[in-house]
Formats: sequence, structure tokens, C-alpha cells
Amino acid sequence: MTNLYEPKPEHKFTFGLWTVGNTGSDPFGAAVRNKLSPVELVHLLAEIGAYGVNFHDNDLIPFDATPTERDQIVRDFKRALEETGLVVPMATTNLFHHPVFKDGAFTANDPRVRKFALQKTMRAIDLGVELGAKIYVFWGGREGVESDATKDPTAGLRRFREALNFLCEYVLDQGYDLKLALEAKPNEPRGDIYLPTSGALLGFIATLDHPEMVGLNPEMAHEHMAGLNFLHAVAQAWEAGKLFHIDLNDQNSVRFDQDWRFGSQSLKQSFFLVKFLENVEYSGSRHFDAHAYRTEDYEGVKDFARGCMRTYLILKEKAEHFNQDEEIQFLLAKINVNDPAMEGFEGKFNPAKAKALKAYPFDVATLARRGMQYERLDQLTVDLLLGVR
Ligand code: DIG
Ligand code: MN
Ligand code: MN
Repeated sequence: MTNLYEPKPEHKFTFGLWTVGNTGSDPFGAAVRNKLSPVELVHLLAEIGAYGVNFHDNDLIPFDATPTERDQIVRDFKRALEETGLVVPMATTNLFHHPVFKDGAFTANDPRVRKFALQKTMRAIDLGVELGAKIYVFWGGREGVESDATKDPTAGLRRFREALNFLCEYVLDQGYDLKLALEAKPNEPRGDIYLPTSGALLGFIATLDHPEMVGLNPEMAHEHMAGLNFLHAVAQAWEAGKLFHIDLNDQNSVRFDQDWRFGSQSLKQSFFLVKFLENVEYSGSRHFDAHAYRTEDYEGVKDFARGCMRTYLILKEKAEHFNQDEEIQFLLAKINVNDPAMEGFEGKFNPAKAKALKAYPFDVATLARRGMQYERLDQLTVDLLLGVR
């Protein structure tokens, strides 16, 4: 492959240990790849040109590790980071794998589980901060139900809010420079997961004691699972100043969470997303929460990770072409033409403005006949993406 689309640190491409470290097991089959250590995974990511590495606490420290084992693992991991130059922009807690979380973590019906989840998360936050994380992600994978007979949904919301308020206070009390990013998913592994979309989370954040500390980590596959437009979710988060992190991947429409290589399925949606992130100069990580097909060995895993970054960079270049394409920009200017007669009605309400607008003689028939040339604009976009423009 040409080296035109080689990843560089300034691209801020990151992967979780759990992504390139995924051994390929699924509900219907055992692992197909041997497990690599966190140190081996850091070196693999360095080899393919990643900028950073993220982790769940137990991706790095086994659930039952002793304090001595923990300290050794952290020392080895820090050495690998120093040797490779990789950084740790984000960390998160595994509150979904161990059976203790089978009924959720912060929203579990058993208060001892809820408090154990808080304990585990505080310790995981300490670990993430120790390794340099500035963003802390909360994905409530088990926060939900199979049957609403089991839990009052308002109890789930209250418990999640209490946990996040407690943890925000913990971060403040510890003096950590850390922002919290909530990640939505509509279902899987629970029948229904609470706060299923980025939009639902935005409404929830407003009810917290420290909303300024909490934002979003939208994931492409998760919004697609809900049948939603990922760009719109990201744009709403950005516009609200809440796009603290992002999980890039792909999948084939509203089926189980496939976490495929970025750009491997939804090229057009991926293009519009990259164009948005680059146009607004999003400064966060381009994090790929994805994993290789189960068919792959570790050379295939490297192909997967290289492909995520390569496709992002190709689409970034396509976005630059879109922004510079004379015919596309001419059409966009024409579509968004201003009418001086409407300028007086822009902005906030005032009685005189309302009175004048109520009396304004719109030529509705002419307005209704206007052809918008969206077909031409979208075909130009498709031409661009197919490389014939
Ligand atoms: C799954 O999409 C979730 C978990 O892997 C993790 O908690 C989060 C971090 O990106 N994404
Ligand atoms: Mn996912
Ligand atoms: Mn994710």
C-alpha cells in the first residue's frame, strides 16, 4: 500500500487494549487467537503507527491480581509506553465481564454490587490517572434489564446519577484533571440498556450535580444499532460542547454490535463523519473501538488496525477535496442563498418583528416549486468517494 496515508502522532489514532487484543471468541465460538500481554499489544500498536492506547482496568490488571502483581504489571506497562512513545488518553472500567455484574453495576438491584462497582471504578480511575488518562469513559454495558418486572426504570436512573455524582466528587476530591465521557448503546449484552442513545445521555447529563465534568463518547456502531444517524449524534454532542471522546468503527445496519474496521461498511456515513470532525477541528483522539474479523491471525489484526487509520486518512483527504471542489461549493452556496428580505426576521423575538412577519406576503407557490439540486450535489459526493472526481 502507498505510504501516502501513513498514520502520524498528530492524527491521534488510538486503540483499546481490548481491540487489537481481542482473541476472537464470540457467543458461538472459542478464541481463535492466543492472548497477547499488554506490553506485547503496546509494541504491536507502536509497530502499526498508533498514537495511543486505552484500556479497561482489567485489560491491564487481572480481576484477581494481588497488589504486588498489580504494581509489577504497571511498571512493565509504563516501560513499554516509554520505549514506544505511546500515550494513554483514555481509561475505563470493566463493569460488565465478571458475573458479579450480571444484573448491572451502578444500577444493580443489590446495593452491595452497586457499592462494589463504585469501589472498583474509583480504583480504576486512580490507575487511569496514574498512566496519564485525561478522559474516563463509562459504558453501562450491563445497566439495563431483560424484563421491566425486575427494576423500576427511574430507580436505574437515580442509581446511575448517584454513582456519577459520587465519582465526580471523588475526581474533584483527588484533584484529578479528568473529564468523564458517557457511552450509549441500545442493547447487548442486556435486553435493553438504560440511556440507550447519545441523545438520551445528553438529557441525563443535565440532571447531574457536575454536568460540566461529564460529556459523551458516542460510538458509531451503537447509534447505528439504534437505527440512528451517527453524524447527527456527534454533531449534537459537539454543539453542546460535550464531544469529549469518540468510538469509531463500523457495522452493517441494525444488527448485533459488530465493531468492524472503520469505513468497512458505511463509507458514505464515515465520510460525512470525518468531514465533520475535520471541519470543526475536533482535537480529541480518533479512537477505534473495533476488532478484527474472527478469521484473522495477528498479521490480520495489524491489517485491521492499519485499515482503520488508512481509511480515516483517505476520507480526510476526500473531505478536503469536497471543501475545495468548485462545483460542489457552488451548489452549496446556491442552496444556502440568503434573501435580504428575510434578514429582518432573523434572531430573537420582538413584537415588531413578529407583527411584520405575520404580515409578510410569501410567494408560497414559487417557493414550493424550487428544485434544490440535492441529487446533483449527492452524486458529486458519490463521484468524489468513488474516485472519479
Ligand atoms: C464498548 O463499546 C465499550 C467498552 O469497550 C468500553 O467501555 C468503551 C470504551 O470505548 N466502549
Ligand atoms: Mn461497540
Ligand atoms: Mn465503545
